[in-house]
Amino acid sequence: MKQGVIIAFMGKTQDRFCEYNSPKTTLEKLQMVQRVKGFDGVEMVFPHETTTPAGINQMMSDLGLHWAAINVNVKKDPQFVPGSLSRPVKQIREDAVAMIKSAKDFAKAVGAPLVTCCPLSDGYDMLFQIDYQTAWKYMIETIGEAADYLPEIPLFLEPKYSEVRVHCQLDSTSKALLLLKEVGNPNTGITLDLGHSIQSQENPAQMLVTTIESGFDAYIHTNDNDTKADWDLVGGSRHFLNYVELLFWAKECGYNKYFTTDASPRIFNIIDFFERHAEVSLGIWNLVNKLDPKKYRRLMAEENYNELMSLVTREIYRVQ
Ligand SMILES: [Mn+2]
Repeated sequence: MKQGVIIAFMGKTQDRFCEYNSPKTTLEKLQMVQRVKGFDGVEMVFPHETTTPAGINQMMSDLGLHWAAINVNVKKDPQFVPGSLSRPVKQIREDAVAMIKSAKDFAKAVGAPLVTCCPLSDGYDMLFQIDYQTAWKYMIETIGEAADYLPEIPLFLEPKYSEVRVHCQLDSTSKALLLLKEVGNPNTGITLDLGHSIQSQENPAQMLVTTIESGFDAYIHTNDNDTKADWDLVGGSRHFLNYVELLFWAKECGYNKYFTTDASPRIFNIIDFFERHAEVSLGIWNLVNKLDPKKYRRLMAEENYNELMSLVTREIYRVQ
């Protein structure tokens, strides 16, 4: 199991009420990643954490770290705060597409395998706010143009129900899959964030399989929450069985990318927080590797729900 982290969580984070931890440079964040037992993968935000490809790769190789993904941020710049890829203003859409293309150039230059984009500012806060016809049409156009550019660097979309918009445009895995179907580019995929998926009232394991069965690639973000908001908690702290089932099906699907931690330490010690996440994730991965998938899938084919629940009790919960 390859585990990494979105390095922004190594530095200062904030919500509407508080600030947590101190600001760090990209080098300092990477040095923190190296200290976390179980992590060697990096997802870095473009362009806010990146400098030159040569400079960044020197840091990565000096610290023995590897690329999970480049995360292109199309919501932070002032013009993108109310939205970017689906806005009626053509210049804003063009600037957002240009930023994704630049992120692909950067990914290629540093040898990162993919670019992931979570267009959180696209959507709406109130009803009668946006034109759903043009917003959907523009989203297909902009993502399509960004996907076509530099096809050797695939573009992954990360859906989320809420935040920063009250209702995000790509509010579920299904909605993001529908968009990818409309775009029709094979060099695309879904960034399946466990916490986003359960906030959208989905089953993450089912949506992973649905994504792959729909012909698209998948990249996994790990964390947990209470399903009401995207709290980015330690994995398994609230939805243990969902996490087990996601890793079971990731293994069945031959998933070989990084499992990237998208979790926010907030009031917890940063290194301790991520080590707890890394160890529970690896523990679940090792547990999943002890299960016999053929047995589980045979029982599913036989619709033997009673024996499946018994297996969950004995082999996963281990309380019998
Ligand atoms: Mn995520």
